[in-house]
Amino acid sequence: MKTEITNLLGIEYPIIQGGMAWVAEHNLAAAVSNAGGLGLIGAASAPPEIVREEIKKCKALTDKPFGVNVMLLNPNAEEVAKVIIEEGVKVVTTGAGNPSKFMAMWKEAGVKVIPVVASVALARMMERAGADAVVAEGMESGGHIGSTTTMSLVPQVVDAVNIPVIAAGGIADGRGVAAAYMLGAKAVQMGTRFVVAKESIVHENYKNKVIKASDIDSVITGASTGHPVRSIRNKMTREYIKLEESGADFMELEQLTLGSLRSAVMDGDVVNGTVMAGQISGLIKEEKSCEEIIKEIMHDADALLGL
Ligand code: TUI
Repeated sequence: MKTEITNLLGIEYPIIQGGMAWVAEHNLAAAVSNAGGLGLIGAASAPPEIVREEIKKCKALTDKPFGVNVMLLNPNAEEVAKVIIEEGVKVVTTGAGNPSKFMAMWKEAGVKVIPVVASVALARMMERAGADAVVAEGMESGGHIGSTTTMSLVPQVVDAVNIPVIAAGGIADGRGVAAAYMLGAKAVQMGTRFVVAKESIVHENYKNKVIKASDIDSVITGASTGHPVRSIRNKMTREYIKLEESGADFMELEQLTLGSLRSAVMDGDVVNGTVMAGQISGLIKEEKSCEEIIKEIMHDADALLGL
C-alpha cells in the first residue's frame, strides 16, 4: 500500500506509531521503523538532553526514518524543538496544543511537520502554517483527547484540507486501516496496539491491563481541568472522578496524577497509576512483535481493500 504518506516519509507501510509519553522510547521507535512503519520517540515531559540521548540511541538501532513527538504542554517544548533540528530528525509530530510558533524553524531546517489535531479548525490552521500532513485523532484514543470520534473527525478533516490526513483513534487491526482509508486517510497512527508490542518497554502489568480490558473499560478523567485524558478504569480513576464530582480544585486533582503515568508504565502500578490506553484495548489479545503487528495488519487491510 503506497500512499502520499509513505512517499512523504520514505517508509514502506502507512503506519505511524503514536508518540506516547514514557512508552514511546528508542527501542519501540526503532522496532517500528525497522518493521517498515514510522517509529516516534515521545518527548512528553522529558528534559531536552534526555530527548537528545533517546534520538542518538534510536539512530544506533535503525537506519530507517523515525520521528519525535513534541508534547506542547511541556514547558521545555521550545528546547526540545531545537534538539530535533540539531540532531537532524526528519519528522516531527506534535500533540496537546498548537505548534504554530515552531513551524517556521522546523520547515526551514527541512523537518517534515505533522501536527496531531482533534478538530477541523486546527487542521485548517496547520495547513496554512505549512504542515506537511496532519494526524486527525478521534476521542477513542488513549491519553489526552479531543471530543469528536474518529469516524466523524477524519472525513471532515479530509474535506477541509489539501494535505494528506493520517487517521488515529480506535485503530488496531487491518479492518481499522481499511476503514480509515475509506474515510480518505492516507495512513494511520496507532498507539495502544504498540503498547502491547514485544519491543515495548512498558511494565508487564500495564500490558496485561490493556490485554484484559474490554470495550467499556476506559474512562475520561480531567475534563473539568480542560485536559481530558482517557485511561483504563482503576482505583486511581475512581478516586479522581469522585474528586472531580466533588468540585475539587485543579491542584488537588494534579496531586493525584503527579507521576502516575510513570509509575504505571515503569513500576507496573496499575492500581494507583494512570494506565493510558484507547477504547480499542478490547481488541488486543496478545503481545506480538512490531514486525508481526505491522505485517498482519497490512496483509488484512490489503485484502479488504482489494490491493
Ligand atoms: O497529545 C495527545 N495525547 C497525549 S499527550 C499526553 S501527556 C498529558 N498527560 C496528562 C495530561 C495532559 C497531557 C498524553 N496523551 N494526542 C494528540 C492530541 N492533541 N489530542 C488532542 C489534542 C489537542 C487538543 C487541543 C490538540 C490541540 C488542542 O488545542 C489546540 C489549541 O488551539 O490550543
